[in-house]
Amino acid sequence: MADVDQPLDLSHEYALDRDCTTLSRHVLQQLQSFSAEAQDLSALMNRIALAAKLIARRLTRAGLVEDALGFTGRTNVQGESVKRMDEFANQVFISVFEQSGLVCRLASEEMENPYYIPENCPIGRYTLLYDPIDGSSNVDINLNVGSIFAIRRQEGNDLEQSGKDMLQSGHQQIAAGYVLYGPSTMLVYSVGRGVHAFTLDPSLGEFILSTENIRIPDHGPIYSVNEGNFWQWEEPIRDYTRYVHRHEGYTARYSGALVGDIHRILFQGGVFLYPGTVKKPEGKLRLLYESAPLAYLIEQAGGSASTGSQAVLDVIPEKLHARTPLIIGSKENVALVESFIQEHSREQQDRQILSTKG
Ligand code: P6P
Repeated sequence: MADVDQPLDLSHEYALDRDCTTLSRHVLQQLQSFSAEAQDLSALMNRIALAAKLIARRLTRAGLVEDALGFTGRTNVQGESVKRMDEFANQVFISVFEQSGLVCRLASEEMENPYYIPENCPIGRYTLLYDPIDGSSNVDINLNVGSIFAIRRQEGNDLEQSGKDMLQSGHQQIAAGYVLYGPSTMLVYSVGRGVHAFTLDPSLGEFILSTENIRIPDHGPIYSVNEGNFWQWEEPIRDYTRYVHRHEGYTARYSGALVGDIHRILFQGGVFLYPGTVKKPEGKLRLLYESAPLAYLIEQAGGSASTGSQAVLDVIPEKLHARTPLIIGSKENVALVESFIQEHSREQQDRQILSTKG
């Protein structure tokens, strides 16, 4: 019999309620609606969770499974050597969504053209854009990798399968997020109502809500960039790097996998940069299934994401695999990088004015 003078210990009920806050239920709570679109989004996120579980299972056993690791010997549309895990994860998303009745198309870093599922394509359905394994250079050495995803509405029926309606700004995304395959598998997502993290409980086989309404610090100590490219960068980025070298309070962290670097910055604050170079001013990262989904998420968490000249979410790509430079993270850290770019631009304009005056 409980002692009436003692406060009831409800922690077990809280724990039970939290363990029942699955991803699909959380989406409906977020949208505060049971409309057809809310149900669709809930089902879409549930499918993403299933894909993540299948990929996580493969990754945790990869070292023991024949032909799970290593290269396929093929090169993808990006000109990158394809890892067996890239191909496996890409197929997982296709298999999980093919019979879902939810999406018309899947556009992936690993496929030159979108994969169409015609029987699912009444107008107004959805498109999934994804990077199945981000950071696959880490796969064979058992370091963290990720998956990145964005969901957009299908506009029109795209009978000619041109995919032109996908070439719109990141503001067209209705949901985005990533899966981090690390010591634990985490799924971090937003449907436009804040950013929320779920942790996979292998004993349940469910993603359970672990952190709700994540807010990125306005400023953080971390700068995350591959300084091996220093001499290929434009001068403003080199000046920014010299600045953080010379000033107290900054520390470098770079894993070679975008999702892990972004996840660290989301929780601890700071900035990730993948700038363009003199030879490749557009940079390396792909807009539609890397930069735009992460920009959506980081802005939802109170941060910002820039190409250096405009907000990532405003960029309208000319092609499916368009690339953009990426400066993303805490508002103040991103603004500091942009200030070096703007200062350099002003100096260039002043020099041009002086040279025209002779
Ligand atoms: P680099 C992985 O290939 C990736 O697309 C991102 O995950 C990562 O941030 C970046 O490339 C690493 O590129 O040139 O520094 O090896």
